[in-house]
Amino acid sequence: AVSSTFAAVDLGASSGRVIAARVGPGRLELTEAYRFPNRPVRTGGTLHWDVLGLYAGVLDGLRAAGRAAGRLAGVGIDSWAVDVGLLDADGALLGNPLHYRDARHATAVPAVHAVVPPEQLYRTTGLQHLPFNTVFQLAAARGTAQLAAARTALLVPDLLAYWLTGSVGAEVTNASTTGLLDATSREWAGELIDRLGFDRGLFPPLRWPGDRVGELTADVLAETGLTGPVPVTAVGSHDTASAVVGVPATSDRFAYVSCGTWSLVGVELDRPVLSDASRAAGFTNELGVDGTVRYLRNVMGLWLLQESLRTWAAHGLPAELPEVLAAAARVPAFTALVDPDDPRFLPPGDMPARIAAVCAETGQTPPKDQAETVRCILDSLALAYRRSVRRAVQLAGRDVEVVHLVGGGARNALLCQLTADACGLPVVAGPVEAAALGNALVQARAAGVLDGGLPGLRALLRETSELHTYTPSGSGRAWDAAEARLDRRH
Ligand code: LFR
Repeated sequence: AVSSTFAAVDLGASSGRVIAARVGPGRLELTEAYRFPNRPVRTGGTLHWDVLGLYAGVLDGLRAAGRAAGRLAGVGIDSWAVDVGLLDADGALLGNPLHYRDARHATAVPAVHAVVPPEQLYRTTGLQHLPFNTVFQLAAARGTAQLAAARTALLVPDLLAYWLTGSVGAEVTNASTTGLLDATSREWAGELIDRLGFDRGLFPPLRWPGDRVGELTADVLAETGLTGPVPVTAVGSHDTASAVVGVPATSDRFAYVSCGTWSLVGVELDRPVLSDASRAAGFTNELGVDGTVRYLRNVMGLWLLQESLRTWAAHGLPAELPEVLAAAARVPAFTALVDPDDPRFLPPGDMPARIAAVCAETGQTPPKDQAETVRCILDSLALAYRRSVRRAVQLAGRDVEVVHLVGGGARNALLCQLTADACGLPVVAGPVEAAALGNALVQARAAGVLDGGLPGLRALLRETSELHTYTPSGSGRAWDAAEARLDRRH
């Protein structure tokens, strides 16, 4: 066949999509076959994912993709990281996976650190400290009937793949976000798991991107109207791993901002950086496709903007993104700056009020309207990107001549320009669908439709994507001053 159609299932914090990707030599075309909302649900004060609803959305999406394409050459799934579903001895799901923004996880941090100090956790796993890493989630579940009955812990894409195929495993890029994978051996950190009192048996055998997970079961084929066999392939099942595959880089001298609900800012390496300076700077060593290391920091990202828009809409204020962005562009720069990674911004809630409170606390005049709030968010994000890119360069000893900004944020021209100005580097924006593209490329290669390493896959991306370059304007001195000012205040 000249080209084949792969279904890339890409689940984000607020919506899931099934994307049909037609791939062949010199050809890579995406069609969104189906999109469905992902609405977290709070019961009894606990925030969950509605994972059966997500699975139903995946089935609807596969049906739609199959109808449009005639035949599917494969399926791959990626989603956000860290959250797990627990299965009992019969393979049944024990309750809904908890949302990483649930407050319970952080309560277990001191208990984990009392057993394994943070320095040691980092040397073993290379994972940045985030209070919701799976290791803390499981520790917080200690003593619950659910954890006692659990025999298998599956990350969200692995759980959905299990329902589609019957096959159990842990895809390694996502496993690297649990805080329980050894960054050097790239195996489950058995000794660490023992010390923390978890059962090693909870963690299934690892799979690598490109491995065959299985095939859609007869039930799934019947329900989706697809003609089998349809293979399910392990991709970079952590959405950020797939998004980094989807970075259209031309050499290894690049930094990336994978810009969606979160902004993941860093570089691609061959080996982890496990130094104490790296830990202190909040850098993670997550695994990427083809044995790479995603050396990056989590910046709180467009979540700040999304939650602000949600808050304004709930208060009946006009909150259309294009309008607020246009208004923000007219506000003078650096009127107010916050550290986007302030932990108070993590849970859902009234973001404009929190931002105002942080500004007041740091001796700044709080933003007085929507335009100023949005400007504060964008300036603050661009400044955080600059700091993260510069720190990554220093800590990893890797030179960078361009910043690739991929994901939904690539549509935000103001943010892209501010990022170029702040970093003092050209920003290449796009593709918006980097995660779905990375997902599809890895499937297509596993199926033999494409070949080559990441540079070859990225060359195809460049030929087929719409990219936009932003050149830094200004001398950068204003950003130096803004950074110094933020440091003084925080
Ligand atoms: C982005 C992302 C980040 C991860 C966060 C929580 O979608 O996957 O990489 O830190 O979500 O899982």
